[in-house]
Parts: sequence; structure tokens; C-alpha cells
Amino acid sequence: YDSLPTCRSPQVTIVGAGNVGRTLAQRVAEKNLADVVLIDIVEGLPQGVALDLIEAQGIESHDSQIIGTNNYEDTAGSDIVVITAGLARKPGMSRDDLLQVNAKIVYEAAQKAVKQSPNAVFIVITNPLDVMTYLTWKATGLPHQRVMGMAGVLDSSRLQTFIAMELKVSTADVTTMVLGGHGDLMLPLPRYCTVSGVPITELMDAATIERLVDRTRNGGAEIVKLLQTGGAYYAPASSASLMVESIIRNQSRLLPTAAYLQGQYGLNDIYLGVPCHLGCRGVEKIFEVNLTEEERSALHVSAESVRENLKIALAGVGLT
Ligand code: TXD
Repeated sequence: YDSLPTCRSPQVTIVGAGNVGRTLAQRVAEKNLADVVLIDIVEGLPQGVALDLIEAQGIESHDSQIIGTNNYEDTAGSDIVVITAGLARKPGMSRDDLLQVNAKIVYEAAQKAVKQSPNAVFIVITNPLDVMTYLTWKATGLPHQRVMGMAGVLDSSRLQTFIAMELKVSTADVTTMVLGGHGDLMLPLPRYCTVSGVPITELMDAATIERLVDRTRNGGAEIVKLLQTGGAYYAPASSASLMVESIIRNQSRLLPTAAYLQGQYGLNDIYLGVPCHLGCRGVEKIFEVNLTEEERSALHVSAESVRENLKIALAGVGLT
């Protein structure tokens, strides 16, 4: 038997075993999508989380292996690397300080991970999302199609939920599309939101739509306020696992994804949320949907704010 070639399951490395990282590990394992390697800078943390998760394997009836480590060599040969590593803001730290600290964390993590998994697709989750995705692309030196960011799936899922709650219909019948940067300036597109094919603009008045769109824009803050410590992680982890699934199973789902733009939507050299086909090669295709003048200019305003943060982050890792 030793002479037979070995075979292995798909493998997903998750950098950062905090709330989002560990919940994503659980989703990926329980959906039987892949084996999971959780890596964190804190010794014992990823090992403990991985052990706790694998001890439910029999009950949850999945076949995924889950290991925790502090050593990048254990992540070798991964098909997908998801980056959730980062620090929360500490007292006395400005927003820009935090941006530079997290830029360094993400940049170094991406460099170390790509050395072990040069053929991986990278999905970035750490905030500020669009900026960290650009840094990961720079750090890895990978083709831009293999590096993307998760935010639009989450923002769209929040809007989907709010529409379903408002109309008292099943979320399964609601489809939504939120583009742009992840933050106050994201661009929900009510014209492209439907309930079983019926545009929501025919089902709700403009004021109601605006209220739901606003709630979506502030969806992260609403949860932070309620939790008091830390932010959302269940829906973010579900969102990332949908992207992982589309890539691992080569499903070509059309999902709003932070992708590298080269002229699409009139924007260049920036990562921003746009509708993409996600398949085994990463971002297989970027779709350019028709935008009104107003929507297009809102997208450009969102892009400008990403660019400002990007300058600070690039300086933080010595790239100007
Ligand atoms: O839509 C989205 N993109 C987001 C983004 C939705 C939800 C959360 N979003 C962001 O994800 C959030 O603003 C954070 O920047 C990240 C991770 O959020 P999470 O809630 O998981 O944060 P935690 O629980 O603080 O976990 C971060 C972990 C923690 O275990 C640290 O020890 C680890 O990151 N960490 C590191 N791991 C590896 N290597 C290094 N250098 C490192 N530094 C910290």
C-alpha cells in the first residue's frame, strides 16, 4: 500500500481562531466541505478550539478533520486560505493606529500562508475589508483572481433578512444585491432585489425600502451595540462558508465579492464589492450590472473612502 499515491480531502486554512474563524471552521467541517486547519498567534487557542470542534464530529456526523496550530508549516497545501486575524481597537488607539496594526498582521499572515499554499484561493474577512483584501493581494503576489474579500454576501444576507421580516415572507424567496465597500458607504441595490422574481420596489414604498437599506448599512454596528463586546460572527461565518463552498465545489455562484477592478464600473486598481462568479479558480468573472448615474456616483464615493484607508494601510507595511 505504501507505493500507492496518497489522496487527501480539500483543505481550508483559517487564520485567526477568534469568533469568526472558529465559527467558520464549524460551518466548513459540519457541511463536509473540507478539512480545516485553524491557526492563531495565541498558543493553545487554535488547538483547544479545534479539539472542542472535533469532539462533536460523531454527533454531527461529518468526516472533516480539524486541527489547530501556531505553525504555518501545518497549513501546507491548502486549497483555500481565509484570513480573519486582527486586533480589536484598544483604549487610546486611534482608528488609523488600528488600521496600521491590522494591516501588518494581515500582510504578514498572507505572506506566511502563501509560502505554504502557493496554489490557494485567499478569502479575506478582516476589516477594513476592501483595504485588507488589497494588502493580501500585494502580500501574496498571486493573480488577482485568486484573492477576494467577503462582505457583500453578509450585507446582502442582512438585507434579505430584513425584507423577509418586513413582508413576512420566507427568506428563501428573497434575493438581494449589495455592492461597494464594506461600511457606511456600501451600496444596496433595491432595484435588483426581488421576492420570487417580483422587484421589491413593487411590494414596498420608498420610505420602507430606505429604512431597510439604512438598517443594512448599520447592520454591523447594530450588533456591536447589542453585544457590547466584539462584533457579529454567526452570519459573517455563514457568508464566508458560502464562498468557500462555491469555490471548493466549483459551483459558479454569483455572489457579491470584493474583487480587483481593472476598469469595471469605471474604477481601477482597487478591491471593491461587485457581483462575481466564484469557482475553483477564484473570481471566475466580474459582472457589470447597469447602474443609474446616482448609484454609480455612490459607488465611486465608496471607492474614494477605500482608497484613503488604503494609503494609510500601505504606509503601515512600508509600501507607499
Ligand atoms: O463582513 C466582514 N468582512 C466582517 C469582518 C464581518 C465580521 C467581522 N469582521 C472582521 O473580522 C472584524 O472586524 C475583525 O477584523 C475580523 C475578525 O473578527 P472576530 O470577531 O473573529 O475577531 P476576534 O474574535 O478578535 O478574533 C481575531 C483573532 C484572535 O483569535 C487573535 O488572537 C487572532 O485573530 N490574531 C492572529 N492570528 C494569527 N496571526 C496573527 N498575527 C494574529 N493577530 C491576532
